[in-house]
Amino acid sequence: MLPFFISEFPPRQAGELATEEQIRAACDARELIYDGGFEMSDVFEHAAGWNSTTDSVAIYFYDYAAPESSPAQSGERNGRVISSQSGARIRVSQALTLCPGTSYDFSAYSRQERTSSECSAEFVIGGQSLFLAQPGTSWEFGSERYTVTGSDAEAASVDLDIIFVCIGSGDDDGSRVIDIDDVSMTPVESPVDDEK
Ligand SMILES: [Ca+2]
Repeated sequence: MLPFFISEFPPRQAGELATEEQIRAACDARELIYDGGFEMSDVFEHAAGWNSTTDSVAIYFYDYAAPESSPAQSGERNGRVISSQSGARIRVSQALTLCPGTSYDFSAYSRQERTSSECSAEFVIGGQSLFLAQPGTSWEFGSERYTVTGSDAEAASVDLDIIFVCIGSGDDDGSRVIDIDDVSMTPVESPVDDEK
């Protein structure tokens, strides 16, 4: 039997509360991130299910078709941020629907093109910072646990924000590059009761 993935459904609309149906689906799901592998790109290289916001014109996010010489962590594509200005920030977000009272293992892979760019990715869920990745030039794994403490639709409706910034120098073209792939959020199999 195939596992049930939340990605069979479009994500919750940003700014709206999850419906009862969406929460039921989240409670049955084995993977809560929609297209965490960034394989679902449109022709404009927009990553399905992900939105990006920034105040700067010097930084952007897109769904990158990785070449064989520098492959994605999985599949053929990964999320990529390119910054032409030190200190420019971009927020890449997905509106999550989670199961109330459930603990999740959240994880993601990241890498940057050159460490002198000093790029980082901060992973934030529901306003709570989970971890800051400052990767090397090979794919690096990061993970942290997140527990949905409330029991209502508001607690189930939280946003994942990944905040990218590069404070170092660019390459010869003046660009700083950081990649992410395989963003994943799965329910903890054996929740520890006394942590609730
Ligand atoms: Ca991928």
